[in-house]
Amino acid sequence: MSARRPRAGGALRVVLGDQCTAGLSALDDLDPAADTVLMAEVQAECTYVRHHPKKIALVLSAMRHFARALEARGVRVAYVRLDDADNTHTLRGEVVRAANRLRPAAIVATEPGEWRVLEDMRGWQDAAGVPVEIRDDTRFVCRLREFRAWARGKRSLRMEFFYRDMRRRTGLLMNGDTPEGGRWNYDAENRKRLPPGIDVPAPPAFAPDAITRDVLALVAARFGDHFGDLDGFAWPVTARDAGRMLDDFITRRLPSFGDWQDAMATGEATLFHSLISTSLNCGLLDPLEACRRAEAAYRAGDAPLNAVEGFIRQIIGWREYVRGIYWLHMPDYATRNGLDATRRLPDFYWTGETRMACLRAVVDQTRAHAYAHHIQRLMVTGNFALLAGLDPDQVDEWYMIVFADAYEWVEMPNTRGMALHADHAVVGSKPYAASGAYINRMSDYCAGCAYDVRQSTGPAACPFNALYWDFIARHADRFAGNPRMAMPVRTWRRMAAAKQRALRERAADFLAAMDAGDAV
Ligand code: FAD
Ligand code: DLZ
Ligand code: SF4
Repeated sequence: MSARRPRAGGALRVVLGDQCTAGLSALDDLDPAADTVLMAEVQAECTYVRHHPKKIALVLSAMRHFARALEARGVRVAYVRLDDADNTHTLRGEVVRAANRLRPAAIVATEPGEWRVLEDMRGWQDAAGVPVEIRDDTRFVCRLREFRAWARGKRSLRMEFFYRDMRRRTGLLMNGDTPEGGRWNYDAENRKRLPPGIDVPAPPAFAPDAITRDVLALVAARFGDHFGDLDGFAWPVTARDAGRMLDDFITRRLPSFGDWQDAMATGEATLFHSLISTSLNCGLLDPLEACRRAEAAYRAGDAPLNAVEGFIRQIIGWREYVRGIYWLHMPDYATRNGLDATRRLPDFYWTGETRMACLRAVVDQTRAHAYAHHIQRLMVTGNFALLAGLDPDQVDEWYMIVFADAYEWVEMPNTRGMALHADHAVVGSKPYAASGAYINRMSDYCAGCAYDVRQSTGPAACPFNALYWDFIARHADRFAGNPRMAMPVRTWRRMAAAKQRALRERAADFLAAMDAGDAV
């Protein structure tokens, strides 16, 4: 390392692409006269997985808009663009380069959303020769040390109990110590099938401005070969537009969010979902504000309790919980494969070329929008991966690549934990395994499918049916002692041997054809 020049003073405040938040902890106590904010577009963050081009465009455009908003407030921003000639293309390289140039007295950052970035950040001090302060990410309701304290000594970490604590702590939907309506959870009311002819409001689309158009051209040139369409980019990239997305949800979709939260329909990518995860996860929207707006709609009589409770639970419950789980169990979590699944991810996860109408619909929609709603992720692509025994590393990578809201802290516990049950039952006490009957109940996909959802054996049978029983059979010993899985295991064990054989043969034939790359 070269001999150090004297420090010019001030702090170098690093803002990552998913930290586009005015109130970011790294920006607390910022002194515009002395400090500089560093934001760097780097190839390494665009390619550590081959993100959907819409995700890259979203993050880079949000970064450019955020930098401009900081500058408008008189903040000095050292902004490194992807096509800058001197770009080192790593976060560490850019931090070191900025530190060498600006000679700050300190580097201040907010903890990142991924383990690999935290590991990198921990090396910045030595690499740059400047003290680095890593602050808590205060954009979450629950600090990581609070989550660790909650988890300490507990044999199982169920989301439901964590969620109740978050309700008490935030006061959301609480009357003193009592939950609004007398119950904590109204999920049982949120599993309705979509009736035919229902009017689904189209979500707002945010037309690209000049900054986004520049980014789109850059992304098309550099990452156009990644999975996913860049055309029709319409995600919010500023706090203002993220607020408009939230407004639209609260007034037009929240009232029906609960009833049809789990429904799926051909040609309907978003139904009554909020579409705010991309904005929440890169810092354009405050999760508590979203919850408070939903509660206000309920208190004003504009949205029913089942919808509002369901929405709030996703945010202060699931979202905070999966983050806590991720940081509690990393780095070991990323290698867990509790069900010993090793099958290669089939090509139709990328091409959508399958005779299974449900998978085709979800993959095609994901390619187009970088979005699928929760039940599509969990019960179609996730459920298939679980039943077919797909390798969790490959499935994890697929989910990281294809969704515009994907960051490891939220993607991994949902994929490895909730969908694949690979995390040694930390997130879920039982796997979300389901046959075609579930998909048929919650969607209209089966009506347009080459397979018959009512059949379980033979070449015309819905693959999910035989795969479901094959999954139960493969793991019968493992699940027999699990009270929540004992019933299907008993049913399997009592099934006539000929029926068992036919189901397992159908599953084996299907998987062999899939592995061979035949049309399935
Ligand atoms: P809505 O259905 O309107 O829900 C409102 C908000 O609640 C969401 O914006 C989100 O912030 C939060 N939320 C809902 N469910 C969850 C959940 N299970 N975990 C965490 N937050 C939740 N979400 C991501 O943000 N990034 C991911 O990479 C991601 N990967 C997933 C992978 C799998 C296998 C599964 C099953 C789920 C995953 N989810 C992920 C959770 C969920 O599917 C998305 O948050 C949701 O679909 C985003 O769409 P929305 O904003 O319209 O959500
Ligand atoms: C996702 C992403 C992308 C595509 N590009 C950048 C980038 O160029 N610069 C940056 O600072 N951050 C980027 N990000 C977000 C980071 O990957 C994110 O901060 C980490 O994944 C931690 O959550
Ligand atoms: Fe999916 Fe089976 Fe229904 Fe076809 S029949 S859409 S494969 S669940």
